[in-house]
Amino acid sequence: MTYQNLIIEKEDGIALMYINRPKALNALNADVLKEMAQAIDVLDDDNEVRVLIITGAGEKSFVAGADIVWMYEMDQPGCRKFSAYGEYVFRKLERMEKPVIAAVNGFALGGGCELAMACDIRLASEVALFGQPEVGLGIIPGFGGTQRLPRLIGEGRAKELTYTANNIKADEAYRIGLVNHVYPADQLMEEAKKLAKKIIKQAPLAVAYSKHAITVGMQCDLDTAMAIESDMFGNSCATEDKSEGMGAFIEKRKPSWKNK
Ligand code: DAK
Repeated sequence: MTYQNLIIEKEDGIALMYINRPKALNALNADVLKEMAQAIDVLDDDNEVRVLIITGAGEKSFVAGADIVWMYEMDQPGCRKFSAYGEYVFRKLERMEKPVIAAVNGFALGGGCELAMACDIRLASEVALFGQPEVGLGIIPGFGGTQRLPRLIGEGRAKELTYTANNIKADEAYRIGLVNHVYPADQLMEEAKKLAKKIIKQAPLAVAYSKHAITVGMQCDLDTAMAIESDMFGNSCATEDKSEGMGAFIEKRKPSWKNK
């Protein structure tokens, strides 16, 4: 499959997705979102891929938000459609069986910050900048930012960031729990790949079931969430990899995963 706005690379079980509109600092428009939806489906079905890393092409930006020039022309029905489509694509990412790492290499503003939040794990370069500047444009976050940001960093901090449209640097994003780690810019991708490789060493279905239990469980009351965990635990016990993982421990050898 060929893409106009994405670069997809694959190496050692890792898929790399570069959002590739560097002239507009990788701002998201309908074309980018459509290609992302296609690529997510393809990569989720690809048995060679175990982890997806998303980053921005070029030196400066992860994603500088939704495309403001394009949104400026949009009427109310268009805005609703765009919002629903963006949410659909970001939910697709969350629902991918495979873990998704955001390697935030620069601006992650508006829809860019929301894209990073829809990923499972966020790593940032020291030069990354995060924010939800929408209220300064007369709109509100529309790709899940009003919901995922408070879940990640707490209601008070999310409200302050959203109401003030303040941007925060990577160290502050780390301090408040928006990102897991911060690295020098030239080490970001290497570190993202290292993390991906650690995940790849684990049983693939167990990782997928964990992702489902955490992602879906976080949206439910505790009783419902615990029932989801029990279901996923049961699923993991029905895999050949459960016998392989425990057998390998008992036999003092490394497991050889079957992904079954
Ligand atoms: N959209 C379109 N073009 C953008 C852009 C954006 N978000 N951000 C940057 N660009 C373009 C600039 O216009 C410029 O283009 P040229 O003039 O060269 O043609 C080029 O990228 C380089 O940008 P700058 O010259 O401004 O570069 P600087 O380094 O000086 O500044 C900056 C970088 C990131 C601080 C600045 O570009 C900036 O403030 N950009 C806007 C950031 C922003 O406000 N992002 C949030 C967008 S709002 C919705 C669902 C979701 C959303 C909306 C609606 N539905 C409900 C429908 C999401 C909204 C957003 O994300």
